[in-house]
Amino acid sequence: MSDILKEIADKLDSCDAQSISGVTGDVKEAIAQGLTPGEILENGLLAGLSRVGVKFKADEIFIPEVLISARALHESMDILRPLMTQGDIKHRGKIVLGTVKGDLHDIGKNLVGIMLEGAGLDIIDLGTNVPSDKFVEAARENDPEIVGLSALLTTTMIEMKRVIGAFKSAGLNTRIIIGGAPITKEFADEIGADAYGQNAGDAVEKVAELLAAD
Ligand code: B1M
Repeated sequence: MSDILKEIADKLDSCDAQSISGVTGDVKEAIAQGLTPGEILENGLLAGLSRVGVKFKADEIFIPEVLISARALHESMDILRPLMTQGDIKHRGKIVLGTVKGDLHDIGKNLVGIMLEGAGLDIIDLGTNVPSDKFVEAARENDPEIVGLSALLTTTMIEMKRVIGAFKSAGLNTRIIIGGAPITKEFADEIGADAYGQNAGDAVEKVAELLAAD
């Protein structure tokens, strides 16, 4: 791995505000060295964040430290976003995206949004902790081809079923794709989602399949 990617991963993993403040500078340096946004994201930022996740699970660090790393990741994604979405992109449709009620995790959702934007989708991002009626309201207002739900907690997965139920009750047949760390294809099938995206790249493929099927 290149030195600069190791530097990014190590700084993000340090969970130390002073050291982490250098991450965005390193991201710019990595771009200047000719590394692709995908490499910087996967082998630098997400590599560091995954180590943070391991320490968080082991109770070696706590929410304030995780938030310091998450903030640095957000700022870095702001630098990478324009590079991942630039070019002559053909408009392919609209997606309403959000993290379900009770869940505040948004790093994965934002990444999915950036990749879908790069693939030509207009993103209507409802943010985090979104109740089912807000998804329905946004679908009525914006008439998207697709709705995307994200959940990172095993306790909030069930909220996805509620959203799907709310769409049925409202008589809307908008296609729904779901994803997030605890989600599986089996769960998606069980609750009647139209597609499951394992990661951001897979979400782009599945959305393309849903659009092609329309
Ligand atoms: Co939280 N957290 N967290 N956390 N957090 C996890 C998820 C956890 C696994 C950590 C652990 O214990 N190992 C654990 C969940 C355990 C469980 O449910 N089984 C956990 C917990 C317990 C909690 C709290 C309850 C802690 C507490 O309060 N005691 C609390 C809950 C708050 C709430 O939501 N109500 C909490 C809080 C937080 C922070 C706020 C500190 C912070 C979130 C900051 C933010 O998002 N702005 C945070 C973080 C950062 C994490 C970890 C460390 C990293 C998550 C992440 O961003 N991953 C996480 C541990 C881990 O995952 N290793 C953890 C990187 C991201 C790119 O991956 O989100 O999986 P991911 O997204 C992927 C795919 O899943 C997929 O594509 C993405 C890109 O490839 N994907 C989709 C995601 N959404 C998709 C949608 C799609 C398709 C694909 O279609 C629409």
